[in-house]
Amino acid sequence: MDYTRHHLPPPTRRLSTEGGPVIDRTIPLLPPALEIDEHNFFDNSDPPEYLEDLIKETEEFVKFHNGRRIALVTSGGTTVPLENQTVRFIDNFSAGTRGATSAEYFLENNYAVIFLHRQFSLQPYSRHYSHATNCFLDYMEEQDGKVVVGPKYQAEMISVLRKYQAAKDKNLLLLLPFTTIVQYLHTLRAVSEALQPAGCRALFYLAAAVSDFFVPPSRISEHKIQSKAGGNQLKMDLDPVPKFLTRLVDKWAPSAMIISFKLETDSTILLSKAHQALERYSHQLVIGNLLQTRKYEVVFVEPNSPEFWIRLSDRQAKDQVEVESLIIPAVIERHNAWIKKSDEMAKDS
Ligand code: 9Z3
Repeated sequence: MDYTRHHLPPPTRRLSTEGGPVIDRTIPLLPPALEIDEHNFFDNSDPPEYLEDLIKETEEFVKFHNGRRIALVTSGGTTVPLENQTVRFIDNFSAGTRGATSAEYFLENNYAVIFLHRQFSLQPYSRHYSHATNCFLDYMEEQDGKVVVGPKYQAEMISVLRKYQAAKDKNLLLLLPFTTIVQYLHTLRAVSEALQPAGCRALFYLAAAVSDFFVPPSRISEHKIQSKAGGNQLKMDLDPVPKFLTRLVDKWAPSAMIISFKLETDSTILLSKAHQALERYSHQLVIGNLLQTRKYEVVFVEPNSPEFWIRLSDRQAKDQVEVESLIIPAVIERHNAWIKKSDEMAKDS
């Protein structure tokens, strides 16, 4: 298998994280979280103070879309604060491209979408104009004392605007924010439970880049760490973040179809890690991707099926086809089968 195949020249501005492995990913995976780990984590960390509002919004959204398929898309990186009154934090590279782009293709396929995203990361539709090399003002010009969109941007912008407004008018997109790993996990659990009435019509598409390590509340400094506190070095012990996927599959969303992503930088371990995750959590699909090639290819790892690669052809890459436009139809095909199987099992029982 040629993992290193690039269909396009590498991006001109490469991220500093693109290169050799940063941590030893060859060590065995952490054991899945048990009920006791769930209690320890959630009872000893504060939920975000706005969580009740998000739960209410989610419950109303789920009620409104009774009978429709709902995709919960997680997107962007999670931060790990080093102080309670946070001046410094650890972050990761994810801008939320995979999540925001995938959300658009779900919407185009008549799904309602709950977009659980890192605040200020890319969002469906606006992503075409935010975080771009162009400043948004570059799209505008002045005509007879009015601001208008420049002629060369009209066609694309009207198409994006129409899709955005259609999603808004039909109340198809619910935006829920998080910033820290603790906020993310509290919100994921609460939203999963609020989604239970959607049963097998709910699809979890967990594309957020979730921190593996954090400073637990019991050890976090309340105030800004002083520069002289540890001499000339800052040494901190981070704890592993419990692997809650197993709780999600078994307890928080037992009827939904669940898809997780596996990210690696070392091509030689991607497939084994994806298989391990599938065995460990017994969910329906792991989508494996490498940091370096994630925009061009991914691999589906699922029970009782051969690995299934989705790759942009050279032509597609040149034409800037988004790999998510190929991923989402393949995901939906599997969700169709999941719903069919779940409906048949419900009939039989
Ligand atoms: C992914 O693998 C996503 O595809 C990316 C998307 C984060 C690579 P971008 O935001 O990147 O488009 O720039 N997400 C999952 C990453 C993750 O944290 N997975 C965990 C792991 O690999 C398992 S849940 O251990």
